Amino acid sequence: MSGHLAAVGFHVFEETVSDTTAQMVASRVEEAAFAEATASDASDEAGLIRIYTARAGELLRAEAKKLGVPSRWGSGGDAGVTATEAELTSSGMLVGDEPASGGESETSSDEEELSALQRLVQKLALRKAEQEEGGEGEPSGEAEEDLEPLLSSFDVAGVAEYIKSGKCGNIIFMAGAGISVSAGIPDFRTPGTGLYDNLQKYDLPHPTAVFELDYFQENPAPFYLLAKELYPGQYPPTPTHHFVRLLHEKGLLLRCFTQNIDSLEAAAGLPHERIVAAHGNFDSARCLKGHPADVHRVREHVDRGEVMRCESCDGCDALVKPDIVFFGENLPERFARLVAEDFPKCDLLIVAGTSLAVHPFAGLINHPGEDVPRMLVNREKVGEMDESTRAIAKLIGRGTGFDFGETNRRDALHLGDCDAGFEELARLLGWEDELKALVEKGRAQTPVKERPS
Ligand code: CNA
Repeated sequence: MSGHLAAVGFHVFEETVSDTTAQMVASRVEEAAFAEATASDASDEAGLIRIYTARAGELLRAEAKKLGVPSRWGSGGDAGVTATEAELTSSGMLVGDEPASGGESETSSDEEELSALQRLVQKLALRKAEQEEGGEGEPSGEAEEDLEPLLSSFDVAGVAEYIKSGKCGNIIFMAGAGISVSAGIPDFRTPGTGLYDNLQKYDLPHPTAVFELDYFQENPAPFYLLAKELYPGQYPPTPTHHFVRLLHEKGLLLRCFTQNIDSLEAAAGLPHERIVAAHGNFDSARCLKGHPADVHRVREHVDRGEVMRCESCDGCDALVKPDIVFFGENLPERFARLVAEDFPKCDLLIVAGTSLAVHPFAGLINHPGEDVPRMLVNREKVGEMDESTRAIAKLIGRGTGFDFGETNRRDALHLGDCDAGFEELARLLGWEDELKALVEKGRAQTPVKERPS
């Protein structure tokens, strides 16, 4: 799922918590440590690795504490390289259970553990590079045939040709808030129109507070207000949603992974088994103590603008929250399971309407194999790394994102509104009339909400 650190840190948890939790934790820790390392002013690789491993070590230890499991490095491997037990022991990685708290011994043991982690991450990076050079692992990218572009052009036309060639039948579609903007639902981050720029009515201390558990516990009203605006059933699916349904009808769609909580993919007629609502949705709800809540009662409360409390048993009274994933919460188990199952089969990845700012979802663009074409359809270019970020990503075994530059072999880009992009793709595929018919039918079926001015 992630890079070398996850390969190492992963098994800290694996023996004691579920695979899904372990993967989520490893990926979250890795992401945070990577962000800090790349944002730091470290000028060389050693400095970057030092910051990365130190932070990752701290975070892993904190996560272990939260989960109530021992903080002990172990072996593992999901980055294509695996440290042997002997290597782990010789590099000091298998250091036993968490040292007793307090006192100097903890500090020195922590330091030993971190420098061991640092050595191991470097060793794994080196091993991977050697494997690639020796042709043992993934292809090096140096061989002549590898340099052949995988698309005839890096745009919608190139992707249309690829689909028409019959080379793909397992397309994965990754969606973000941008695909619902033309339905009338604002996204988060577009300057001016995005929700983050229009929070006055929610009276939030900072933009992301509306999706933070601590804030929700103190002040659930803003979330309920936002829920009223976003509640499914008020907006028609967009041409982009209908295009995804067409992919399914043509037998080409493996899965649609969406970050959206508006359920417009289902409203467009995509069967539930084809959809992974990575950040949850309003289909189910529970109280903060975990009791399931009746979604019809939740809907009534949301409609009246009233905060709901648990009704499942006497005296619980905990706040009720639709099953939407808040910051810091784990993604649904189904997400991790289907990521593992689907991405090895993926033969075309389409990414649309997302800033790729939220992890672990954003990291999915790195999951298809090196020989799988990808297409980004968005108003802005996202998912590319600058040179130094790319260097450290490679070093620690992470994917390096899109490449729209000179070395591009497989990444198509449509910069602009997604509806226009997918209408163009449908036209080139000869599906124009079918798409139009679906859009018309969808509009006729949905009671369109009057947008606030
Ligand atoms: P975001 O961070 O707001 O990014 C949206 C992206 O879409 C930006 O890059 C925009 O430039 C781009 N964009 C906006 N409009 C269009 C358009 N018409 N055509 C093409 N591109 C466009 O949203 P993300 O989805 O990346 O962030 C993830 C969050 C947003 C998830 O956790 C969601 O739950 C959350 N969200 C969901 C909804 C919804 O369900 N409709 C609405 C708002 C926020």
